[in-house]
This record gives sequence, C-alpha cells and structure tokens, in this order.
Amino acid sequence: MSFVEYKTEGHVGIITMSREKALNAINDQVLDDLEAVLDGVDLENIRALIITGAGKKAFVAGADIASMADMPSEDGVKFGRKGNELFLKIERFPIPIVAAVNGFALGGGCELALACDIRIASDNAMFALPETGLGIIPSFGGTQRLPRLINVGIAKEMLYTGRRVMADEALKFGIVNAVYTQDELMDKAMELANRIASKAPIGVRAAKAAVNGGLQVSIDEGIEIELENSAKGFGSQDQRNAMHAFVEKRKPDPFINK
Ligand code: DAK
Repeated sequence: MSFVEYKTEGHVGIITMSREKALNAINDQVLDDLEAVLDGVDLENIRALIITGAGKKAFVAGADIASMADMPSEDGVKFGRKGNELFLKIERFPIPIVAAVNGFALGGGCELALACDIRIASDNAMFALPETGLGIIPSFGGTQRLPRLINVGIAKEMLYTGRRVMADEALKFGIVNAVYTQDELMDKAMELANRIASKAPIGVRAAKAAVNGGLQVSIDEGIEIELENSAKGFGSQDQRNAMHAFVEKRKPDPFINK
C-alpha cells in the first residue's frame, strides 16, 4: 500500500499525501512513496502538479514524531538526508508544483509546502514550524526557504516561537497566494494548474529554472541564468507557432512541448 496517491487530469498531475490516520505525517515510507510518484511523472504530457493532503483536516501534520522519538542518530541522519534530497527534487522539479494546503501544514508539512512553487490554501489551513518546541529545528529546508519567501522577522518569529499562522495571516504574510473555502480549494488548484498548463511548456519550465537559479546568486549571474533559459524557447516549434499566430492575428495551435 502506498501512502501517496497519484492521478492525472489532462496535462495536470495530482499527488495526494494519503496517510490520513496520522494526519498524513511523513515517515520513511512516505518519503519513498512520494519519490516513486515523482519519478513516474510523465514529463512529456504533464505540465503542472498539485500536491494536497487526504481528508479534510491536514495537508501534512509534520514529520512522524512517533517514528523519530527514539530514532538512532544515524537513522535520523539518513531520514534527514533522504527528506532533503526529495524536497530539493520538488523545488527543482522541471514543471511547476502547486501546494493545495487543505489543513494543518506543520513542521515537515509546512516545509513540503515551502518547497513547492506556489501555495494556495483552504480557510482552515494552519502553517507552523513547531520544531523548537520538540528540541530540534526544521531540517527539511524550513530555516532556509521561509526567510527567502517572506519577511525575515516574521519567519524568525515563526521559527523561534512555533507561532501558528492561520490561512488569512498566511495570505497577509505572503506564504500563500490565495485562500478559498475547503470545498473550492481543489477546483481552484486545478484552475491554476490548468492556466499554467495552457502556456508553452518550454516557456514555463525555463521560467521556473530561471527564477530558482537566479534566487541563489548575484543579479549579474542571475541575468546570465535568465539568458541561458531564454535560449531554450527561441527556435522551438511552440515559440514559432505562438509568434506567427500573433502576427497573423489568430490563435496559436495547441502547444506541443517541442
Ligand atoms: N507525527 C505522527 N503522528 C501524528 C502527527 C505527527 N507529526 N501529527 C498527528 N499525528 C497523529 C496523532 O498522533 C493521532 O494519532 P492517533 O492517536 O489517532 O493514533 C492522529 O494523527 C490524529 O491527531 P490528533 O488526535 O492529535 O488530532 P488533533 O486534531 O487533536 O490535533 C494536531 C491535530 C495537528 C494539532 C496534532 O496532531 C499535533 O500537534 N500534531 C503534531 C504537529 C507537529 O508538531 N508537527 C511537527 C512535527 S516535527 C529532520 C527533518 C525534518 C524534521 C525533523 C528532523 N532531520 C533532517 C533530522 C521535521 C520535524 C517535524 O515535522
């Protein structure tokens, strides 16, 4: 049995963290299952992914505290390394990933959402990094990604105090792009993913690579990264198709990712 479900609708892949009894908490098997799903995504056809949590209560309530409680330190290191490699894979995944945060996004769950490109939330969503209260720190990238995303002072307050941030505050702080009712969330996530999927995949993938690459370096290096990625679109069939359609005042033919 897998703790991570995957289905597709058109050009969109939907990943559901499915360990509902433990509020979708992440243990070693969840990491393996999520990695297997990502490795199986058909990048020829799929243009955007959504990650959400099973049930009405949680996106992911964190790393599995029960399995970590008496974990020998070498296992802790292995678990940490595996988690971090996977979250980097999510961040660097060639196509955009939207986190549809449908409830608790705590600890490792908050970090999973932070590794995604875009976050939207339901009105019952809650974000927090409670690790200092457990005698550790967020170690799936939370100390690095949160302060890169939002105001550093707010990020530090969340990190030092474990402050729980509800959906409306998460919107105000810039953690999420939008908040919807629970019933609306998945439709809105699909709408967003489909809007991404309607654009030329070469362009979208190059934009993701340019933004992510540029965020880590100086503006001069960032401009170089942008130019390298810009070259991927020029000369492609999708670019010719779209630009000729504009000039000829017609709609472009469907994009073919070539
Ligand atoms: N781990 C394991 N089980 C969890 C869980 C978690 N994080 N969160 C919830 N559950 C389980 C509960 O134990 C309970 O199981 P049963 O008792 O039914 O068997 C079930 O889910 C339902 O939870 P509750 O009964 O507690 O439900 P409530 O509505 O009353 O409360 C809650 C919901 C989310 C407020 C509460 O469950 C809670 O506080 N959960 C823990 C949240 C949390 O502290 N999360 C952060 C975990 S620490 C590392 C890398 C990363 C990390 C650590 C190290 N290295 C690189 C080494 C990451 C750390 C974390 O994420």
